[in-house]
Amino acid sequence: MLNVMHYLLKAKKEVSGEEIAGALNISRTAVWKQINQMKKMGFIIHATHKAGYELIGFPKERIIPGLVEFYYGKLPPFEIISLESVDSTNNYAKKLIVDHSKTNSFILTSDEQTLGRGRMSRKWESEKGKDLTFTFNYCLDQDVNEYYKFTIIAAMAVFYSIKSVQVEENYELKIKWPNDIYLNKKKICGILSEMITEGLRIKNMLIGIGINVNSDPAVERAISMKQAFGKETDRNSLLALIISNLDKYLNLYTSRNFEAVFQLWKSNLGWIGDEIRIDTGKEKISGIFKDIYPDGAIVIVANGIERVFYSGDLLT
Ligand code: BT5
Repeated sequence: MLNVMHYLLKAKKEVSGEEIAGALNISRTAVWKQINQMKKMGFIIHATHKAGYELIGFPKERIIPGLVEFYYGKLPPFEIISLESVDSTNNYAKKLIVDHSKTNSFILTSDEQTLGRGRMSRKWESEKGKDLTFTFNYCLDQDVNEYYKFTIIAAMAVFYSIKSVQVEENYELKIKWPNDIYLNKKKICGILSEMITEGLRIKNMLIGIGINVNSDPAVERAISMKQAFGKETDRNSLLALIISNLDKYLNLYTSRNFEAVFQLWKSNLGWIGDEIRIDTGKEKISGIFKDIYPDGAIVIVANGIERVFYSGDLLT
């Protein structure tokens, strides 16, 4: 599936239309058409009548499936759909499945969300073209009790992708139970997991992921990768990395090795042993964060009594 975009990206120098046409086995008019499409997407291509085409810049503020595929290095395991603006990628993904009968797994990204959602109708803020906001729709047929595993898989995929952008470990990256990611005690990523079920079977996991990448988030206790690492990160290559890690951890799950992912997740949880508060929606309980059960539940010792919670907000 090599196309003109990939050819120019690989060439890193001026190449003639004739050379590209020959290599891809397409006509020079087809090359020219693809070049024009790329220009419309925001690629900057230097074209000379004699010598040919040279790619000199690409659109930073757009997620381009072809670019993500290029960074991925081979055909990604999931279709990539990219929008410029949408209310919420989770809402739109649901629409594609329910109203448009889409039956394959996909990654749906949007450069802007006008009504980004967190859990319990809270807002998720993001800046157009600067952050990553996407939904991973994973088609499956599993018992509803497996639900928590996919959120853990997604959290680990994002966690290690952020970690590998900045190799020097002069920062603290932690998971806040159950699946927020915190950098230096500030939130850098939020995950909203939803599902479509039939009876007691999960048919679709819709995992909405918001990552502060190149923005300056105007939210209390938030941080972006740019603020933490002092440099911008290419969102297309970051998404390629996340897809690759998602695939890796999903493969562990399908090969019955979820326990390995679970242990990784557990070992990267923050605040274990600390005095914390949990808000369950019904009550707020203070205590010591003692442990995690094998099914992902949190164990808190409050007034000498162990209490176990399956959902809630950790207030740290
Ligand atoms: C979450 O909810 O953290 C899940 C966020 C999921 C967002 C993604 S983006 C793609 C997909 N489409 C959607 O519509 N949503 C998903 P929760 O744990 O409820 O946290 C929400 C709280 O995080 C808010 O009340 C704010 O306090 C805080 N917050 C909002 N925007 C933030 C940001 N950019 N960075 C850090 N914290 C933020």
